[in-house]
Amino acid sequence: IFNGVDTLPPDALFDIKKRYTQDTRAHKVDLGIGAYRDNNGQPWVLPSVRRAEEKVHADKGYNHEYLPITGLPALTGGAARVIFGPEYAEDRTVSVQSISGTGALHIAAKFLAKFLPERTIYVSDPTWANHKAIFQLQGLNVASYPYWDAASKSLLLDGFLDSIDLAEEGSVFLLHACAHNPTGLDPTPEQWDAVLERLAARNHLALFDSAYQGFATGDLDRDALAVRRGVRRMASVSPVIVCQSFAKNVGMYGERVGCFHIVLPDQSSEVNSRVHGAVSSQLAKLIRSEVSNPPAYGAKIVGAILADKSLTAAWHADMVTMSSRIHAMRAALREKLVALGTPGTWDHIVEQCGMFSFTGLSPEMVRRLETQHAVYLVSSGRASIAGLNEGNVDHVARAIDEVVRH
Ligand code: PLP
Ligand code: TYF
Repeated sequence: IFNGVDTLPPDALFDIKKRYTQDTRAHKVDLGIGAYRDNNGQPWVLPSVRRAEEKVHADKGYNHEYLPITGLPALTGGAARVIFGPEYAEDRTVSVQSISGTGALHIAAKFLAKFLPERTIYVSDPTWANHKAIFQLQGLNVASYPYWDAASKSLLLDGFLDSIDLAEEGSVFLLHACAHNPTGLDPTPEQWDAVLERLAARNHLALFDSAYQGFATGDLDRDALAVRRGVRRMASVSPVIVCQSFAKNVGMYGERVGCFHIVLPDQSSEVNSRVHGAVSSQLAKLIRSEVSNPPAYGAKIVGAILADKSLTAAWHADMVTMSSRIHAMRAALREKLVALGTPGTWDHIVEQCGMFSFTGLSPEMVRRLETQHAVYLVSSGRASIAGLNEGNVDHVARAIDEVVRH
């Protein structure tokens, strides 16, 4: 009965990794998947994570018991404080643990499909490839809003605002909280205010995807600006959903630590309390039937970091280490391209933020980077700057110079 099942092409991003792994050239460089690497090109276990691991094992003796259905309270509460900061309104925020950011988006999709199935989800053009798939899998309608102007490498603010105005009232707008993937371009604080004003005017729902908190500026608080302003602005309008990943900013990619938060609009305390209880119960039921309860190991580590002042401070310092190294690599790549006289302008490499640079290289240039120079990036021209280091940036600059000229 499955004889007629279609074979699908492999996932584009993971296929790059596969080709990279099979490549036997010694000078190969992986600028594909967004994962932090140290200056030797190796995965980095954050010192704060090492300390938290020791603490978790030492304190009570580690065991492998189940977590509660909605997750580890030390994680969900700590995570809410990290993202909401002074805007955290505990009495109207429901926070549950999720299987990293993807799992949080999946919970959002399930929840919206159940309670607001007719609403369209608007995602930026371009966006993370998985966004559309996650919402469409639940039968939701996905549309896009203009975001990136390739010619000027800048934000299409007017088009973005027009889409907000034109979308049916009460639509859902998915917003990258910071360090937009793939463009590396975020709205300025003033532009965020304009976006939020228009969202509020149309009673839309803001759904923030926070996968890179700390990578835009190196400062976890500053990187939460859009979410915090969003929560404040929408408090009298509609719920705000936040899908939060700790994959990148604690470097625990494979442990799948994340949270789904829904901030309910501010109503009377009686209504707040009733809706809070109702939404919590629905989320618990959803999670119970899907994963029964979430994975424990990473949650305990991140929970320990967030519950201990000294570990939290160490984590903030690790975040600075990662974001400064990426920043230094942006500067080095730009400087080398300018020194080589590579045709074009390269300022955008240092102006963009987060893990990625949307280089502007064409799919054909990207193909030649891979085949002729063993430099791997996404065909859209997105390069994961975290894959650069002092040992390979020169080769990458020369390779880009060659493909741009020929
Ligand atoms: N959202 C965006 C924009 C991302 O780039 C990613 C990861 O790359 C995620 C969400 C979720 O990732 P994860 O499920 O590994 O936390
Ligand atoms: O956009 C990227 O490069 C990656 C892709 O669980 C990714 O972040 C995202 C989530 C995930 C694995 C890979």
